[in-house]
Amino acid sequence: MKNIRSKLYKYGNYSIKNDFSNSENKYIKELNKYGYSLVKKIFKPSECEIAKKKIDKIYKLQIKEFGGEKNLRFIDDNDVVRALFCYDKFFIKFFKNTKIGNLLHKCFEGKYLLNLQNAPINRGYSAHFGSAWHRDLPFQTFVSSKPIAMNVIICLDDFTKLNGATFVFPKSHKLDYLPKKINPKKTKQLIAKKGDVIFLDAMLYHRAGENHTSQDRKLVVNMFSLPFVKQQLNYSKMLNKKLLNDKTLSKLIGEDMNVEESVYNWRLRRRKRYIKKPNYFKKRNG
Ligand SMILES: O=C(O)CCC(=O)C(=O)O
Ligand SMILES: [Fe+2]
Repeated sequence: MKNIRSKLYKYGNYSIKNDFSNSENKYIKELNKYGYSLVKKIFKPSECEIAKKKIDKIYKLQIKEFGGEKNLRFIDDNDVVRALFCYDKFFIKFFKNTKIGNLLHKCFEGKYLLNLQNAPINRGYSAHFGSAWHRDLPFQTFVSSKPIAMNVIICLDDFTKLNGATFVFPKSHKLDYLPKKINPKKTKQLIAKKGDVIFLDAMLYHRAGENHTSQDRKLVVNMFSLPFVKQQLNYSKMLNKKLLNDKTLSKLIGEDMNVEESVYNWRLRRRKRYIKKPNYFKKRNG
């Protein structure tokens, strides 16, 4: 019989590279076990102050864009400022940060994308849409053995008991259902300082606290995901094209990952990869 064989034994790297529970990195170990981890002092308080002012400005613009705040309220989207970096490149630093990137690289063991960047505003003496228990991959009732998406929260204000610091339900990223009632003793409020960064496995049940102070509590939420998760918006279309010359940025927003409009275009993209790397799949698999 003729010897007919596939060129490759496999495509895709299916070896188990990482045992997260034995990681030497304390943040990765915590993330795997509890579903969250706090990294202190990544951003300067002065950067946080600038960001807060800019968030107010962008929010005003987005209110105008949508014909008034009442229209945002109608869709439960008031006090959320979306796609910040597409409005002001200052916000790129909050997701293109090396310390954050190094941890994400370990979490995802390979390529990942920015899924969304927004800023919920936890107003003084108020609760918020995010004050209800949720996952950041909302509506999903499965669990996965490795992270699919990671939420990276930049605290622009101190997160305190009084101003509504985020509540988490530790270890719930490994639980596929949300109990009818969570015993408050099993939850934890994440107290943090301005400039600290909270990593949350996007499958972890969590919620914003209630703000019992007169001051707003602000944060930037960056959600990163494996490339197969649909991004919230088409950032390469929204962004100023000049910014896409930054290769790290264009990789992070998945400029070459957009859904193609035809089979022909899809094949052209694949061809480009083969031209760049002959034997593309073989090389990727090592
Ligand atoms: O405001 C917070 O502390 C959390 C916000 C949140 O969970 C979200 O925006 O998805
Ligand atoms: Fe959330």
